Amino acid sequence: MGLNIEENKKLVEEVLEAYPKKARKDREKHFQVATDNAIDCGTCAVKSNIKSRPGVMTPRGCAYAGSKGVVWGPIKDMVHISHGPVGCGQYSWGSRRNFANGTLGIDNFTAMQITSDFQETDIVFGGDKKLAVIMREITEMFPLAKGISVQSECPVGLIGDDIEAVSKKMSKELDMPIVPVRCEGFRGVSQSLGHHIANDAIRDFVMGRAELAETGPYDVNIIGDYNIGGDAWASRILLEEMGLRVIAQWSGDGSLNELEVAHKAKLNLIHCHRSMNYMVDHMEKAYGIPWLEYNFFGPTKTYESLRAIAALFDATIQENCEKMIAKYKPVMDAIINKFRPRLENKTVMLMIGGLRSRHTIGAYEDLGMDIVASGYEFAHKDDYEKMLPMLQEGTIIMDDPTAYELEELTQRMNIDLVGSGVKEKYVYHKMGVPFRQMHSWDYSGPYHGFDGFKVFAKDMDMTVNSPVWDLVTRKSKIQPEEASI
Ligand code: CFM
Repeated sequence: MGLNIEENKKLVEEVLEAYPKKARKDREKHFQVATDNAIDCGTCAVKSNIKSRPGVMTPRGCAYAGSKGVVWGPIKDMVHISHGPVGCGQYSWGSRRNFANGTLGIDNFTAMQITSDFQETDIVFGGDKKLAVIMREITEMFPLAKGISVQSECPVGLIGDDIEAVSKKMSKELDMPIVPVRCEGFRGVSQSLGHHIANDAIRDFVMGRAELAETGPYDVNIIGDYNIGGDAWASRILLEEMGLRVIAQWSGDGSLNELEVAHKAKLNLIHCHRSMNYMVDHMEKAYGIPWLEYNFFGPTKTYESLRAIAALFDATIQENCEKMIAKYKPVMDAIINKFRPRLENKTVMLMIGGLRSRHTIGAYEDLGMDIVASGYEFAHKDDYEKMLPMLQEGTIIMDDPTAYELEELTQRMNIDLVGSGVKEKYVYHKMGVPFRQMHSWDYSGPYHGFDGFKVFAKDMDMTVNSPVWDLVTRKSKIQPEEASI
């Protein structure tokens, strides 16, 4: 276990020593070692949601990624135009694994890459005319598409194209919702502003535009579950088994109609608060819908969350909830009994987007694993403050850590398992360190709910205890003379 406060403070200092003075001072503000005091008062001093330092390798994405890739992309029956040069959509194509039911190219367009493919002439003369042509083509090629969104890439904002006017005009001509989204990549400091812009576009162009034929006391929305590897499906069945009716799934395996009717729900259940807090706040103010943040990673957090949800409903739902927990607990206990002895006391370092570095802690702890360092790419202050009470004293907290910082900490702390993204994965493999890709679930999943925990436990065991690690020499610290160029 690497959980000594003073040792870990020193460790962070040593890692940052490699930087020039100014860079060191800047990066120091993004680290904190959890102390009891800080945990008790719940204030996290870590600086977050500010610009990454130029010259270091940051793991962050851009506003376009936050809007097209995260929030809008999973809405399956709309065609999302990546408006601008081909690369933004092409190089992110199919990487997020937000599963959706339906037939690809007929009533489900999530796995398609539709782009206006800007050329130099579009930059010089503008892309508005081209955009209108593409919209007409979309309706001809995909007659069952229910709507279109325009996901702006950087040049669109730079050259001042009026995507709002084109969308308005074409929406009338084609008689369907067309949503312009000003998510140019240069906006903000990470994908986080893209979430916000995407949420605002849902509010302004879609929200409240349709009614439900029938409403009931148990109508809820799942907000902020993107169905990565089937997560939203594994979550939805638990809510339904408890007797609730899910009227909208935002946005994993979601549809335009679900966005339009969500304001009819009695309660918003939000999994990824970071990316959709703007929506639940808006629905609370505009429609009086209360919301609750829940966590379906690992049985302990899932039981807690199910009970918290049930507590907001009547005795029937509460009884159903207890029955469900009684039914699934033996299954979950059997999984824990099987895998915990193989994973007990293994140390874990996490560095993921804006939610999972906190939400998955309980699942690792259910398996007896110890989180010794955890950080986010683009979280805000409230995310850090929610994470702090979940950590043990001595845990290193980090914001927007650089590739160098992550590698150094892993080597110096001799971490048993690193959970982060694809940009990190292969470096760790080469370092001989067990690694899980915690964005795409490493082509596995789901990890949410009871079905998800079965997969999660197996995956962590398979990763940490794979015999492949016996075939590579793990170096505690690569010496410059040993590094091959
Ligand atoms: Fe929310 Fe996400 Fe995440 Fe996120 Fe993301 Fe993602 Fe993520 Mo990758 S919406 S903040 S912007 S839980 S794509 S499904 S895994 S960084 S921790």
